Amino acid sequence: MPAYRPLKIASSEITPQQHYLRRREFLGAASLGAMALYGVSKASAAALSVIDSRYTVGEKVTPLKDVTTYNNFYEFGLDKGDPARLSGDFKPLPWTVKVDGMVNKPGTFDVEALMKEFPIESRTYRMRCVEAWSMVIPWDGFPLASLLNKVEPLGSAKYVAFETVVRPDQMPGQKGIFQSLDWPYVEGLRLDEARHPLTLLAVGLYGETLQNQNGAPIRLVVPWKYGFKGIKSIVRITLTDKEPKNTWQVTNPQEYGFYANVNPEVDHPRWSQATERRIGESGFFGASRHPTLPFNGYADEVASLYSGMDLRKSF
Ligand SMILES: Nc1nc2c(c(=O)[nH]1)N[C@H]1C(S)=C(S)[C@@H](COP(=O)(O)O)O[C@H]1N2
Ligand SMILES: [Mo]
Repeated sequence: MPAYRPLKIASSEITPQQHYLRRREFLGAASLGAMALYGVSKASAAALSVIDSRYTVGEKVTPLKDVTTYNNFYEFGLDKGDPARLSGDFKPLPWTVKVDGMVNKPGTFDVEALMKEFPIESRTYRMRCVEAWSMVIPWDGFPLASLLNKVEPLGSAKYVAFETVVRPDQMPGQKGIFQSLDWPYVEGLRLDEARHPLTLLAVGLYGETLQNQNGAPIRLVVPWKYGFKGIKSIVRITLTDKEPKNTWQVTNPQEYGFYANVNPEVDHPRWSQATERRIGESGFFGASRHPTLPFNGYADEVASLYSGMDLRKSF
């Protein structure tokens, strides 16, 4: 079994886990504080560095079972069920992330130390895959900005590049005939996007450490962009002055680009992006359909980052 244990903030001793998970599922979308959700007193929550970021969406949270069994993580296979089925040998701990490039204080940081250093925030975000399915996920993590501030980017740094681990022995999709992409999986953000308060390094979801299939032990979450920007199992973060390539853009430049902001008005060459299938909700024909929102519903927070850009071409 992969390492899978409650985050320090989960307080499973206080609230039986099933009860806690069900409360999260039903109440996660309501404007209740993390204190109430975690079922701990304000005093002990403060000691455990829990912050209620009050990032919620007015929609039902996707059940944990769907979040952990319907995944894209090509290092473990191409089918949605492969990452959960085939990631049992992956060892997410111990783990370090190297942060280098155009910074004053480069370093290699232990993930568990970072989890203690930065307050863990509970934030429920929409997640919209470019394949036109979506979820609502209660993440636990800290802003990427906190880590970037620690290493002090140089004034000349303009972008941030990310890299996933390469471990063919533990990741069957990186081996032999099962190779699908060029490894490592890579991603990138503009520095201002990386520093935006919504941009999260997730270390857990539903109050539990990330399972392997969700990108253990640390992955990126950029809620206004298509899901492929949310690179998993990160081992390296590099500050640079050149726009970084990302894996999907390199694999298929006709269909994928650097920005990948969610935009219902710009169709994928092979399908409409106007609506999305909400995983875990049933409608007349399988999952229920929701309208896709500009910037995935985060336009008020992020549209100003792109003023002056032609949004139809910003894919
Ligand atoms: N390293 C890596 N990161 C990845 C992927 C991948 O294949 N490899 N898939 C991406 C895609 S397409 C999506 S939609 C999200 C899915 O995240 P989830 O499985 O946790 O919902 O992870 C992204 N991060
Ligand atoms: Mo995706």
